[in-house]
Amino acid sequence: MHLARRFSPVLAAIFAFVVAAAVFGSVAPPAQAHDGLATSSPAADAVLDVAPTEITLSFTGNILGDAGANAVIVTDASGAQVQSGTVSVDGAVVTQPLTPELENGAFTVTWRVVSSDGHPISGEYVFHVDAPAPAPSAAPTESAAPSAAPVESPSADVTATPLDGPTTGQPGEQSDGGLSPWGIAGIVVAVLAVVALTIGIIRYRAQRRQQS
Ligand SMILES: [Cu+2]
Repeated sequence: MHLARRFSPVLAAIFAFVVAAAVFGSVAPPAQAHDGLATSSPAADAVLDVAPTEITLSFTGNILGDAGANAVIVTDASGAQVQSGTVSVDGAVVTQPLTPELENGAFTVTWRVVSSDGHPISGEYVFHVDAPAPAPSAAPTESAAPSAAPVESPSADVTATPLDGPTTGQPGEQSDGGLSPWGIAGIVVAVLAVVALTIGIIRYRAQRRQQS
């Protein structure tokens, strides 16, 4: 409760700052009191041919290590978050692991930390991953076996298609494959429809035979 009540004024302050920054732009004099971001890896606007596995931010002063006070959010072009695990603070260096094997594209790093004077500071920047495409024949893609939801029907394994090649739709949005309850229901409906149709044809022919 206490934390939650204090959080919204902080958000409001950040929002006011962002609006002010947008209005005044680079004309505004630099704030003098607290620390800032010195360097980062990947650097702002960097174009990498190897996907990074972590974000490292180096500040001009030690970062206060209160749990939950520091955050580094990394999003891909679709807005999905790609950071993994918790941020760690070592003096003036803040490290945030990323999910492995980021795809090519633009990534936005949004950070908010507590500077040595106790004030929250924040910022964001963009970097790009532009790794060369792997050889078309190779690239054994990991199957979805560990994450696949257990499906009742044993025939599910047969219908699961291996991922190879770029033609297989969106890799992140895999469906389970196999027969879901809805799939089984669909088959039942289809069978009932065929039966009903057959009965209808038989009756129709019987009627015609009576008429003739
Ligand atoms: Cu300050």
